[in-house]
Amino acid sequence: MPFKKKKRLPPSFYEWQERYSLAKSAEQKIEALSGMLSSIPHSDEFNKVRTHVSKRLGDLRKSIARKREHALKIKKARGVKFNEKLPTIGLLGPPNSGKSYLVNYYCGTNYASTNMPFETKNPAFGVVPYMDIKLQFVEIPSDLEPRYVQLLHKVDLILITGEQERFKALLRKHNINIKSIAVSKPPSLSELWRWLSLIRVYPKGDQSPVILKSGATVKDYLLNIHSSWVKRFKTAFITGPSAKFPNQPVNLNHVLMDGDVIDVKLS
Ligand SMILES: Nc1nc2c(ncn2[C@@H]2O[C@H](COP(=O)(O)OP(=O)(O)OP(=O)(O)O)[C@@H](O)[C@H]2O)c(=O)[nH]1
Ligand SMILES: [Mg+2]
Repeated sequence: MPFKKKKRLPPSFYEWQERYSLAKSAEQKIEALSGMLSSIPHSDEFNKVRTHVSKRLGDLRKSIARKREHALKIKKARGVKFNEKLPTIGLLGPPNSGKSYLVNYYCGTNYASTNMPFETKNPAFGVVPYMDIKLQFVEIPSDLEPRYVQLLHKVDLILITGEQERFKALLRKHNINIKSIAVSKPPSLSELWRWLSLIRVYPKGDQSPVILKSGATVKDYLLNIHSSWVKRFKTAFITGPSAKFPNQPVNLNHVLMDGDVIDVKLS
């Protein structure tokens, strides 16, 4: 943006102009242009240069705002990241079968869910609170890219929205042995929880449960926390549905139930 010195602009203007030409980031450019603008004397003689610099500054600010909005949209579209610790329900099915609809329905997310097929390009994640835990949903994009289908190895339940047989065959092909259920309308959260076949076990004095597969034993509980705990195990006291009485002492093979409170004694 060359402005000739003959217009008698103050030296600070040219200093800012020099910084503008060296600026690498948009923020540096904005700073330099603002500096140029504030260096222009308030006189009609400089109206043209003032208009020119203001326009450049305005355009740059708009372009930054557009870029930020775009980045935000992408972030939003990607949704929350996969949390491997949460009970997770995978959604699998043909295009336009309502996978995104279900994620939005349960999680209040805002994924595109229209009649356009193959609308979801990346796995869409969502989380919904249920009882004192959270359930996670993940939509597998309809183009069934293998790296996304592989995500289903990490889920606890698969809902198939559409032709069951084709998708059951796909799961077999990928050696995915997770329980799958075909749905034609949104099941309730309590129904999903039942299908998940999981239990919540509370370490004594802790409000947040450890989530285990139904049928898990005290040993499974310990392994879930730290493998060294199995060797160090002395006894555990259970209060809750699996105990005959409060603080029942049990061994490693004791089968836990949803809602148990466990107090482990280690050596
Ligand atoms: N009301 C209602 N609309 C549904 C249901 N399932 C699907 N739809 C509608 O069907 C259309 C397609 O649903 P999507 O959620 O985009 O389907 P999808 O399986 O995610 O499809 P792609 O990601 O595009 O492959 C949308 O207009 C949804 O609103 C449902 O159970 N109830
Ligand atoms: Mg979708």
